[in-house]
Amino acid sequence: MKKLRKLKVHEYLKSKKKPLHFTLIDPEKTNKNEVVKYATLLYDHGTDAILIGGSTGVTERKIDDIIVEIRKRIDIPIILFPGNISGISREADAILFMSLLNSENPYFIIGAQVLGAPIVYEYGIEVLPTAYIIVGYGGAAGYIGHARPIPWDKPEIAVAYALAAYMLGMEYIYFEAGSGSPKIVPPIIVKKTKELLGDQVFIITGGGVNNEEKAKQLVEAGADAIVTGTIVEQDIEKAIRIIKAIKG
Ligand code: 1GP
Repeated sequence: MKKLRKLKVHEYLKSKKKPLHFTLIDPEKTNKNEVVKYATLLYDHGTDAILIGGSTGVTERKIDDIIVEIRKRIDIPIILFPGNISGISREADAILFMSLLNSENPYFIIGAQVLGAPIVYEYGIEVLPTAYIIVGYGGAAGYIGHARPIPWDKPEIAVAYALAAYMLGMEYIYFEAGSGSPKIVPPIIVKKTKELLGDQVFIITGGGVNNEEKAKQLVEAGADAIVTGTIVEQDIEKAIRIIKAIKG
């Protein structure tokens, strides 16, 4: 039997000084040369991992190519952030093996996972069991994933999802506002979840983090990792400033 919980990336993420910064690469929105350029630059400025994935236009071949290129230049984990089974690549170090808990479509809760699991097993990719919880705006992930986004002003519902995820054995909780969201995940959601579960869960949050202030709010609430995607594509200097703000 293959050991899918090889714990290499897991141990790296757990043992690193928090908070961490993850750079999101969406293969649909970026060409390979650009990706290599900004992944290398953000690596030089202290980003802790690369997430790779997106909701549309993702193929395994595209992801393979990007990972092979960036791996020549950086030595931080490259983690899959799949929107569907086309987002699985044998070149990655680990996968956020996610269930979109507040989807109304069982496909995104367990269907895609059933189709993807044998592939992840065959490739021997390290698995990071992740609850994906979409709040507010939702963006493409919310639309494609048939999510019923949790209202901005109902943080207790998001926290209840996180508790349920923990009780189901998921160690990673990803609170998502949606790529390009006008607002970040309400920091109170992160704060409450951290208060209740502490380091038993690793809280990732992203969506709309486009300045230092927003990043700091999430860090102060207790997020373990902040994801930035859109700002990296739009304004790399700003992305660097966000990393600095996160790292203090
Ligand atoms: C989306 O949380 C990520 O899945 C990142 O969002 O593109 O808004 O940074 P942004």
